[in-house]
Amino acid sequence: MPSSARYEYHDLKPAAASFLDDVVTGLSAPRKTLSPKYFYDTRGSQLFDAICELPEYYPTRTELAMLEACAPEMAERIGPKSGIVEYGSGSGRKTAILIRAVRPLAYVAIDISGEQLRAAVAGLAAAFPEVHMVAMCADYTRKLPLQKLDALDARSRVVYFPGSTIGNFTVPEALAFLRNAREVAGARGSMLVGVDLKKPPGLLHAAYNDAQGVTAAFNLNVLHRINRELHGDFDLEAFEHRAHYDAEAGRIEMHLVSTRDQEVSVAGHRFAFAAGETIHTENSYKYSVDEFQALAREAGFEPVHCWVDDARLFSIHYLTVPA
Ligand code: AVJ
Repeated sequence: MPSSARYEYHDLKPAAASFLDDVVTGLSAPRKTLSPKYFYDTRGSQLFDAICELPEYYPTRTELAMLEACAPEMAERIGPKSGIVEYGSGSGRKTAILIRAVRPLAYVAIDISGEQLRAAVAGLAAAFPEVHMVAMCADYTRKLPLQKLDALDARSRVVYFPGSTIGNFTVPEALAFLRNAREVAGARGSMLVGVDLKKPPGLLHAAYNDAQGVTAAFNLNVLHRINRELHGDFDLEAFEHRAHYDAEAGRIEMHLVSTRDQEVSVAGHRFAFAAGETIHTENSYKYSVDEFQALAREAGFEPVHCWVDDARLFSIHYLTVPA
């Protein structure tokens, strides 16, 4: 790495203790759940990157093409001397396209996966040495220290949240998240958010049940992680991936299905599973443009523009904070 590739690193330690607490709480509930944020250990982040390359998984490729085409327009709307704050920077591929067009003063990446975060921000720092680069390893579903952002000296802040990760939240959670993002964006600030659109269930089903089984491996990896990090004894042969679209709720649900009656222990806690019982591991909500704009308004944003691809698979909303 060239010596010019410098960035600030802040480790806010998305605590291991809360992983254990969350697993015990989730597996003790009458309907067992695990938060999707725990998918992203090093292996999980690699598997997610592999999902993004799958022929059936349209969101990443669609959003990338939209960015390539529309980044200049986005830059126009955002204006000069901005600071970009990105939640869940992932591999940094989308970010590079945005930064190239926007030319911000500063870029702050916040991600729960420290290793991938450092790799991504190091790459961006090398590509854009004139941009003040900050990496924060943190759980962005919790409150973040905002003073660090004030020090960036940007004329306006734009919160960047691509990938339709907002779909992981239930509607009330998404509302709370957007309200917090509005605070982070601050006066004259804005938000650029990628949102997966409602579409025929067949396309959704294929995207979350790929032929190569990468999504299944991604889902099951969270059990691997529990075994490794929390001394669990999940038998990975005795759980299966399931994903289905619930049209009523407007969401894909991912589950891990126990294929037999069994007992599992995690750090000394024991959990009984009946055959067919599931752990609900992810929601992935799909929004129409109007539904999402209404939610943004409820959160105090003004939805000023929305880009949609020709096949109407994906949307990118530009929201501003009214003066
Ligand atoms: C990263 C949350 C956008 O919901 O599509 C991909 C994660 N899960 N395949 C999504 C995911 C299964 C993804 N998000």
